[in-house]
Amino acid sequence: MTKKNTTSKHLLNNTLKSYALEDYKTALISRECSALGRIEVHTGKAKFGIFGDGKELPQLAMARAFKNGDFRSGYYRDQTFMMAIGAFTIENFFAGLYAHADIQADPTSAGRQMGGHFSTHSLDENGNWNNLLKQKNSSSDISCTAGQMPRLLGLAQASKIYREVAGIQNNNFSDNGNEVAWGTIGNASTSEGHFFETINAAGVMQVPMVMCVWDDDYGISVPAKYQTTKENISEILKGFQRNKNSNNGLEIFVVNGWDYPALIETFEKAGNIARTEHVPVLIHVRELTQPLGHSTSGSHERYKTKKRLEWEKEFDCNRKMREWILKSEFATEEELVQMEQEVKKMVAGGRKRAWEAYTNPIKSERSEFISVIDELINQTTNHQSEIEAIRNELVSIKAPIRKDIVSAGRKILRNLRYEQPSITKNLRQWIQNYSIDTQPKYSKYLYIENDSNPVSVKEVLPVYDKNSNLVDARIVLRENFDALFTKYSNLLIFGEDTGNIGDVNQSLEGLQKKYGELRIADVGIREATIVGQGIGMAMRGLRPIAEIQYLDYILYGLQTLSDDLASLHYRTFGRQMAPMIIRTRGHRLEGIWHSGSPMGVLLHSLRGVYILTPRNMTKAAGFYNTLLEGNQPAVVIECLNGYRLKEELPVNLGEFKTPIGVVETIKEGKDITIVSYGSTLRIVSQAAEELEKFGISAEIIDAQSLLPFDLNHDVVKSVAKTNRLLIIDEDVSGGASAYILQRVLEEQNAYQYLDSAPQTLTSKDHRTAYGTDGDYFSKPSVDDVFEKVYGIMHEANPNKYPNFLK
Ligand SMILES: Cc1ncc(C[n+]2csc(CCOP(=O)(O)OP(=O)(O)O)c2C)c(N)n1
Ligand SMILES: [Mg+2]
Repeated sequence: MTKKNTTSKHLLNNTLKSYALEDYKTALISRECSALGRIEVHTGKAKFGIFGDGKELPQLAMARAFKNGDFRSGYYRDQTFMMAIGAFTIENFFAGLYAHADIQADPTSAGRQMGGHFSTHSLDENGNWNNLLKQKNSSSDISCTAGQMPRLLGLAQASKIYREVAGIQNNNFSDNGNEVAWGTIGNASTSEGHFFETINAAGVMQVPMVMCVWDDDYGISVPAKYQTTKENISEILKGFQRNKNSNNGLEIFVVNGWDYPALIETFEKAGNIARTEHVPVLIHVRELTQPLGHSTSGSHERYKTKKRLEWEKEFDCNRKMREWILKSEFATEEELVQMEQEVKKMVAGGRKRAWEAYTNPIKSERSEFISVIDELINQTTNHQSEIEAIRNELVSIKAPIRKDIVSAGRKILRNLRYEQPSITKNLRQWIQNYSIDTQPKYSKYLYIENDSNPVSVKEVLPVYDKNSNLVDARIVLRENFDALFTKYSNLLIFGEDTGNIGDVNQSLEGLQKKYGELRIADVGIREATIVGQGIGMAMRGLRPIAEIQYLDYILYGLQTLSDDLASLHYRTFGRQMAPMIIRTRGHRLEGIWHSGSPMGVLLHSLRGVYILTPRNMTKAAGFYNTLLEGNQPAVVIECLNGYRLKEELPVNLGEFKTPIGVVETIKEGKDITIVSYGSTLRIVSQAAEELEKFGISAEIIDAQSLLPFDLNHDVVKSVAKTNRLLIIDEDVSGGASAYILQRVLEEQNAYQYLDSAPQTLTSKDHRTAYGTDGDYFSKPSVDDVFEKVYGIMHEANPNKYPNFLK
């Protein structure tokens, strides 16, 4: 260890003795689970396994230092920790392996995630917050290496906010910021940018984060020499070490993963430093092993030398702990042998119970289904032998899954397509009911499902009185944010240039002075961890708005948004949420990286997050007001070229609400329906004026909410009237316009009303060139819109609208 040991030896010994046997037993249970888990996969009872063998001891030490209210943000090796904090049983372990789709059996994800992805429940079954101070919390893991890092920063920052922001409500979330966020990561995964970005940000921000690196010298087959400079992560992070001359930085510890007393002492110290001083700590746990190899998909004998394999046997942390217990005379050989035998029985019993709990309900569903089929076989004279064959095949399956049942039913139904409907009725109904029960097990909770989903927030129109002035639109946002920061004590906003100057468009001008540096905050240039700050803080009861300065740069944070935020509620079966808002600005300004509108990218990667595209700042402010009444995470994209346009300042600031999932008709017309959104609407509106002069009346609909889109199906009502449909945006072809078209044609059945082919008008497929000409030749212009609409009308009525282009 680089830090000097200051704990009295005697005290430590007493603590160790009281911990040792209990911890050794947990280590044994965990190891036996890994061993049997591997067998379950290799005998076909589970599909994949990745286990925590060889990493047991540091996790036991972490669990000892972990307190109620603390949070973990870790990865797939941490089963021992989860067991040690009492959040994960042997049965849970096997249920996860089997993909048992029941949140009671597999509390981590109701079978949605591969085993080895851990979490605890922050929400009850109705989606209401649990008291997070009364439990040990684990944010839900994702498979993406280092994907847990950005969120970790936010989980730690929440403690700082709760401790340092005066007047903040912290019931059930924080006890004066005394909670530590504990991160775990594999040595190889520290190569990811997310890791370095998080470490740097934590050093700057001084948040209570303990970052633990489980170092086994490998990342699957790739050894440290290809992963890490100097093959040593703590060595190269030494520049981050805090010292007397700097007021920030990290504390760094190094400890061997097989040395239980050193681990207990190190984790205890690290936890104390983080908790009391709000200083981030790195614990580099070295000399860990992987007795069973990386995962069930392969064996490490292929890539580790004999010498290494022998070393791993000798330095297996459980074995070392056993030796230490005996040497310390905390137990005798006989006592340990007895414990080891008992553990084997316990784990075998747990496995059996988990398997039965998983298979028995499906077996009874099968029996029920078989009786429906048997009844059918008696009644039908068609295809009896085929049906019997399908039936018998299903009966012969030793451990049926739901797919086997439903698929058999659907096969039978298609064979009986000519049968009397009265005879197939029971089967049809059974399959239908079964699907109604079963589909939600795999599909529920993509979005917030209780009444805190903001789609249920009703529109409140902005109110203007005789004193309402036309102002620069940024002022509407600023005044509205001011009202919101007064209204919500747990509201925060942060981003690049967000604090001191009040964002690049000054729509937060002066608010930092009023609400303080923590609530209206400048942060470093690091979009992934900006998003992560939002996720982590939202998971601890705060209401963060994370600013991405320009929409084009959201790609830096997209992995975190897509893999972590968008899947969080879904992957925890509704037991965790992060009600954050991503505020950004995009669409139309200048050049390749300040005028992007990659809405298709967002729509396709962020199912689970709402995507809102207000056409002006009053609409944008209304979206913030709506979102803060609910718990659904969302991205709000303001129009980059709209801040200096004039809008009237409403008087009901903080209260008017733009409805989500509702389109707005901004110009009525009878010849064609044009759907658009954001800055493009100004172009479309100008073109529509021009078209009027040529006798063409366009109806313009502002989509304004792309996800969810037009929940009332208002677009099809317009198409039923105009019989023509054109979608216009600034995305590439086949991007968001294609998405809107799919919704209108397939979901809203608009095709039946169409007299002309539905079309899209988009930007060119290249990025937007700089300058006014660059814009004109890259994105749809008034002329483009005019000609597109005119062309559609020409095709419908060539005499009235002669082709002037030929
Ligand atoms: C972004 C990403 N890239 C690749 C993978 C595939 N993968 C899974 S684990 C792993 C190695 C991780 O090694 P390390 O961080 O040292 O953890 P260990 O498994 O050794 O504990 C890789 C490459 C992944 N899950 N995510
Ligand atoms: Mg490793």
